[in-house]
Amino acid sequence: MLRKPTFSLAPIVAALCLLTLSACDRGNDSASTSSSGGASAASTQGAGGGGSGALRGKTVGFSQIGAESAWRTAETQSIESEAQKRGVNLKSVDAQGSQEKQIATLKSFVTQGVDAIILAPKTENGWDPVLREIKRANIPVILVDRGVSAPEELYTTLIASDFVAEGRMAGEWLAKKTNGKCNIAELQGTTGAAPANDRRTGFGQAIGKHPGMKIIMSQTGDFNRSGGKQVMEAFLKSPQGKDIQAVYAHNDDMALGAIQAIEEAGKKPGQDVLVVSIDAVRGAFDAMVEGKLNCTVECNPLLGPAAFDAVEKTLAGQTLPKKTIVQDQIFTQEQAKDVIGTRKY
Ligand code: GZL
Repeated sequence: MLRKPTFSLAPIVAALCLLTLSACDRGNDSASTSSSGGASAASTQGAGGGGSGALRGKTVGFSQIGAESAWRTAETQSIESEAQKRGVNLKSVDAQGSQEKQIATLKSFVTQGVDAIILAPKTENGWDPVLREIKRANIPVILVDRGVSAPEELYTTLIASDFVAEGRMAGEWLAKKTNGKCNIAELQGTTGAAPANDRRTGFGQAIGKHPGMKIIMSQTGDFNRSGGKQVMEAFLKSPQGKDIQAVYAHNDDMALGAIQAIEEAGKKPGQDVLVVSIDAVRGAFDAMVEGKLNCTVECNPLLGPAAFDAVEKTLAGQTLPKKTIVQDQIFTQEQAKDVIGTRKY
């Protein structure tokens, strides 16, 4: 007689607990993730530190974009400290913002015969040839924090936030704060970078529902503080400068530069001109406590545990989902004082 298929709720309950833990528990320091396609959270909250030891002695090449922001520095620190915890021989190379240098570094990793590569790609385009070369050498590539336009078969997985969602959260917050009526100056991230493209898209989706919300000026500040300050100074000096009611910065470093420019122009950031940005780095919380920044959407940079979990699984022959989404949340000025003490970056 055929046994009736039993249906256990246990795995679902376990997954939900894991998801709840990762969403609420801000105490731990690594990013919590969920695999695309609705699978349960592959949270590395607490579980990521150290791994199984299987990577001890392995050589992993890490190509980092640069050190343009506090976020980037926190990401580098997370990857390097996790490598140390797991006994990995990490070859960490900073490209000082040059895609050409990243490509040269990746080629050198192939020559050196590393076991795996972790890549934070500066821009979306231009990676196909070198990724094909790496694939021919049969070396797995784990993309962290930014995606590429190359075919999916050229990399193992992408571990990143949903930048469109981040932009949408920022736009929805501003729409609510201003009752759907606001002239906005936008500080875009690095030209061609996935977070810049997608945060613009998401923000546009949110404000597009409100005819009274307009981006009246927009320019790249290249994700760094000086860029944000210089562009904001030019915006404020322009004929429409007096009409700016809010700044939307694609990251906190540019927002902090814009705050300086607003103050130097004799205006009160956070009051005369609202400021909303993305990353939720420590400097943003300090600015929110001072009342100069109104809201920041988190984009967790502590990707080390998730990245090395992916390296370990792929070297063990496991198939990974093509995208692992890092969970984000929004923080406002009202919460800043209570939350700032728990922040890990
Ligand atoms: C996001 C990351 C972005 C940050 C910036 O994953 O690529 O680059 O938002 C950083 O701070 O410069």
